[in-house]
Amino acid sequence: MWIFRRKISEGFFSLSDKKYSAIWSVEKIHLGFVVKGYIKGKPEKLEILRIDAPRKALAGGWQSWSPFKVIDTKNHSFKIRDWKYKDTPALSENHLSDYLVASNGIVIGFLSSRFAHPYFEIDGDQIVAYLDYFDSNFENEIPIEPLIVLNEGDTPLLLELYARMIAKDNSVKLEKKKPIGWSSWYQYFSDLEWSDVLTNLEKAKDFPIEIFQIDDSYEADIGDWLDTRAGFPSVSDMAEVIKRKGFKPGIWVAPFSVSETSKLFKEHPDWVVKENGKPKIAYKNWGKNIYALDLSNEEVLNWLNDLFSNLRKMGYRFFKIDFLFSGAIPGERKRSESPIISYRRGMKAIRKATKDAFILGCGAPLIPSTGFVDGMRVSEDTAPYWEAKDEGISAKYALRNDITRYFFHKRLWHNDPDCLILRKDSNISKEQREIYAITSGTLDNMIFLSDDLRKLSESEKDLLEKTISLSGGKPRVENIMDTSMRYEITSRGSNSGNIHLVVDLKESKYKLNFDNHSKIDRRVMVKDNGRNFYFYGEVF
Ligand code: FH2
Repeated sequence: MWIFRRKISEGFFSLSDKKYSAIWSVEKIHLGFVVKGYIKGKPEKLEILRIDAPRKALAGGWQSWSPFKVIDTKNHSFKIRDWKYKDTPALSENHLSDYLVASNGIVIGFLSSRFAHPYFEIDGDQIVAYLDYFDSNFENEIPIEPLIVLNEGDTPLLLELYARMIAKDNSVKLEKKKPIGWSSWYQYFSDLEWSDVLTNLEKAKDFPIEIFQIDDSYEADIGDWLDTRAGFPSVSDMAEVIKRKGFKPGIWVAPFSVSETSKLFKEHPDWVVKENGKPKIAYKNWGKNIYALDLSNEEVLNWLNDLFSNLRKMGYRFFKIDFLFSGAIPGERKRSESPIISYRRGMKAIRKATKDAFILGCGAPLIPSTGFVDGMRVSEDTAPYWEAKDEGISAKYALRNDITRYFFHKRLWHNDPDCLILRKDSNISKEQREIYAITSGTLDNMIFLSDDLRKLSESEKDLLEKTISLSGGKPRVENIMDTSMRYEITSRGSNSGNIHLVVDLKESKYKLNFDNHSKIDRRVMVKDNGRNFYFYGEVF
């Protein structure tokens, strides 16, 4: 193992290059070690650690929708998907993972992404951890994003400890309870009409729903969030109607995205990230080119503040903020700073303006969002069908990410496994609907429904109730390195006691057991300096 290209050893080090200078320490910590330090100048792409690659690695991309799964490091090449920056801003076919990689008995991960984008590449037989500072030039010293290597214990435990350490480094406070809600998206998609909202509002009182959230398609255009599409009342009236029915209004916004046809872009063509002086396409969707707001611009931050303060004043208390990765794409900005710094300015503005409201991040770079969101989507979209070729959008692959990223839950934010689709007339079998709901419950994740509520009968209500009864515990995916998609999940101290759940995503089967003879079991044995340590029950 090498740190800053030197063979690893504990101690303090420094180096001065033409472009930058750095000081760092390598220090032993519980179950591993940490690399910390300071840097100034123009580091660009900085190598932090190099290690012989394990054959199997749990790896994945940078944001909510990016797959996180076990891959074979010998046969890996990164594929750039339809939207260039969907899975990483560090584009290279050697790209392996953003933020962390894990394997049997080892987790290597960065604790923060405040200035740089942390990621991993494959280089021959080795894995290399980098920090990409893009073109930033730091006149004063800034902290290097700390890197930890935890290599004494079982992978799930080390991942949980890693998440804890990220939370601590970013002063995450999980103050809010996770709400149960309804979202319009997975029933109506972009065909949503105001009459559908009213129909479901009538039915919602029969369900344990607190948040009634209107998803995409109410808006006049991407960027014009306070103007509604024909057939919808004003954004403020929408909130009024929902409130009057006794629910907390929730709304979907893609706050860092601007469509080429929007009023916002026409009025402020200078507010977007550019390439060669021209607006840069962040991604294409809704049949349009979508640009990214330049979050280094004070005027843009003021506009964000006004937008969210307004929405909050109207009564919205739940914000699903989506396509956030666009705010962090590389490009030309007003302040020449790293896109990660700009992204966090944008997130900070929204957090401040929404005050006590619940923020659900979506399509969001994970680590830079810590401390700014209450909930986080940790998968691609679910769908009213189970399977899709090439691991495309589907319930099955959404659920896989919810399982493999379980350790973030309740440490960095509440994991959102995406909405439950419970209706019988979707293309998901009864067994598959149960798998999705029961797994989400056992993982203690957020629960949102997305059905025409008229379609749900007693049996679906029972499944919802069961899902809620399974939550509340401390979940763990015991065999997270498994490649067969047959996961063994335990949860201790849930509303239904201790749970043992086996979910087989390939075969669409599950087995749920309860183990209420609470025995304190031995979790880890660690050899350190020739001594054995035994941990019992709750470790971290
Ligand atoms: O809100 C939906 C999905 O849940 C989200 F993940 C993203 C887009 C929309 C609406 O456009 O895929």
